[in-house]
Amino acid sequence: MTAVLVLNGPNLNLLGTRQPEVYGTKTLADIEADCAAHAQTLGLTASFVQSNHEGVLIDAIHAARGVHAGLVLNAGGLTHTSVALADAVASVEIPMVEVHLSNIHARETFRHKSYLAPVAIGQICGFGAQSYIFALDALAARLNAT
Ligand code: CA2
Repeated sequence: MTAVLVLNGPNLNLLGTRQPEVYGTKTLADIEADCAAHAQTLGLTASFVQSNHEGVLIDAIHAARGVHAGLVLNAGGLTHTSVALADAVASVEIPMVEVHLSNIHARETFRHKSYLAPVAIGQICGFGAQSYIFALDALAARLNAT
């Protein structure tokens, strides 16, 4: 089976505990379980990493080389700040779908800028936990086409 890596960045370990009006009521464990089940229906096997540390995320992206055929990345707040994370994605040449629970374009101006968008095959945001499911669909379509 084709392996994909679902990466979550800072504070996403708190999902389901606070700000449900913005980020929904599912926990990260719920989202990961939904992703694992959906990935299987697409003929993919999903692995998961969450970290509050930029360097850990970068190391996970580097380690994906030769192991994972695609990445789903919700970098949390690092989306709007991290050139280093964008460089890591670009360096491994693995197709990446950028994901957000909330519609970052409908929120504060500082969230409109994504350093990851230029190195992503596309961006999915605003659909809550379902954003991850749509991202897996998009990744599967891209991987099946190549
Ligand atoms: O909408 C998204 O998925 C975000 O990536 C979430 C980030 C935010 O900085 C981005 O602009 C958009 C924040 C994640 C914080 O997650 C929390 C979860 C529960 C309680 C508090 C924060």
